[in-house]
Amino acid sequence: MSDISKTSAWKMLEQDVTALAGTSMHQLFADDPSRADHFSMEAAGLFLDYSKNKITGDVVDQLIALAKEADLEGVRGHMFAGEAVNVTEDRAVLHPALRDFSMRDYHVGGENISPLIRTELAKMKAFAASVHSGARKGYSGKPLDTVVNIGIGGSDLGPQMVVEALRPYWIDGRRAFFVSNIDGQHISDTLALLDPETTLFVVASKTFTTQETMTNAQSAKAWFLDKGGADGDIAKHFIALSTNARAGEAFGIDPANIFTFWDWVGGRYSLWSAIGLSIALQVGFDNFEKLLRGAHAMDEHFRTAPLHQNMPVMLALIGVWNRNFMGAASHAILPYDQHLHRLPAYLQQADMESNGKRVTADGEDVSVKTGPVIFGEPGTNGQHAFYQLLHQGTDLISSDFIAAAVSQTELGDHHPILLANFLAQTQALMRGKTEKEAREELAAEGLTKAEIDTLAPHKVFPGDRPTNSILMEKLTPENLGVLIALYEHKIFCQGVIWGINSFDQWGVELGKALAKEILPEIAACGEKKPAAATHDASTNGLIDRINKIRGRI
Ligand code: G6Q
Repeated sequence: MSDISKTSAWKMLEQDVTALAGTSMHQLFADDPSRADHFSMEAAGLFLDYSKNKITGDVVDQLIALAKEADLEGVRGHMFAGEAVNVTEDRAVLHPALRDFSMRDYHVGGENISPLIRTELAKMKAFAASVHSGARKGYSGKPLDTVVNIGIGGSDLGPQMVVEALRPYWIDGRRAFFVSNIDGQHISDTLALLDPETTLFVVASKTFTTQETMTNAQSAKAWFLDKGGADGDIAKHFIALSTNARAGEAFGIDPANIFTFWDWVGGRYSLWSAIGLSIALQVGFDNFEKLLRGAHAMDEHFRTAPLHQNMPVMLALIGVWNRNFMGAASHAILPYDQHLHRLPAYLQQADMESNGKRVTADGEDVSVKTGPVIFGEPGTNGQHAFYQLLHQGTDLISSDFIAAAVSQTELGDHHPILLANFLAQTQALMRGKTEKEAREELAAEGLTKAEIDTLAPHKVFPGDRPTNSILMEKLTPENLGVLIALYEHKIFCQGVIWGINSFDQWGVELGKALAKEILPEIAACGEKKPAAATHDASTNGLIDRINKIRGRI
């Protein structure tokens, strides 16, 4: 693809930045009372207000032109057609097919994949039903009421985020745990809460070779055997979600309990596949299906809506505007919903692993900034922590504010207070407070001129901090599906505009390889090791210091 920064749309957008330099967002709102109508849209039950960004109609037009110059519609078509848009791994990207319950067929390399998807979903549904009815029992004849998902990255973050988000939909009496970290404390702390007779371990790993997951699964198996289970009972208590059935069987898992998916499902896009079984086990298959159907509604919107009325496209373009033209290097995800407390972590992976790239899909150095740093916390907690920097720091940071108009759990005034904060923050970030306003406020409080002179600079808010507001009626399984798919497609669109491959993750490999080299050099407790010599002085020194301490213990 040609260099996006050389396109006429890019150059026009640079001119728009200069033209807008002397204007504030506050002024843009004052100039156009219908600004919010112009810069908002509704799709699949979600409402997006992007009017609190420093944009004009001309900026939006140029952003759309930019998307066209990047052939966004063409690449979107290639993705849905099952072409290998993940060029460095020569793979199709078809997670939308997993949530399409229409009878449309999807093809990869000439093969119709839709029947495979339907078969696997039916198998998941039957398995979940057998667990929920109690027909499937543990080794001592008790029903399996607890699920432990052992996975990491894409095999952990998605299912965990969704299970947390859908807490009100949990089936009574069921428990779900997620173990990911290689830190043995994670699995040990979890095992301490479990009854081996009623626990089902779900080993979630696309490759079934991931060091963390395999080590945790082996520790879970050792614990199970130690606590009363026999070798022959493993098949009753361990199942696998994996594309590598042979490795699952070698672990001792019954082939009938290995749920498969395919290489056209990227790890961070896999919660819609067999990797979602832990979700179905905790909230019921019907709710899992509703999640999928919600995502499909957003897929259909994304696939068919014109660019300027297309929510993922617009969210992506506003992100490009803030990242590349306004200079925002970080982007906050701020759900005003406690049940979405894992959404920022989930989107950290979805966005940063996808768009944290420095070369184009063709291997050329990118000429523009790519994915921003993603971070966040639920509101209102974040307000009492890092919002200070959003309001008055020296960096411009863009944010997405996400809320439901009705809580899953309405309780007294809690939700109106939450919503008032959601609204107040975007207003404050947009409007800011001038020095004149700050001085008037301090004067009204009765401060002296000298006191006002001292305090006023600290009370000024520059404003013009960009935010998107995403509003839904209620956090239902369907709406959650819509929301996740919105972000997936947003990330895809940005990758297309930046000309990068959003679907590989080579950047995680180097550290993994080095850890394998270093592992044999770490001493067991009480062991004496020779001095490390093969690395840089810092790494050698740290290894020796660790080994001295471990050698003493
Ligand atoms: C996601 C990545 C990565 C992956 C984990 C777990 O897109 O590929 O986060 O999901 O490394 O891999 P396995 O599922 O193979 O264990």
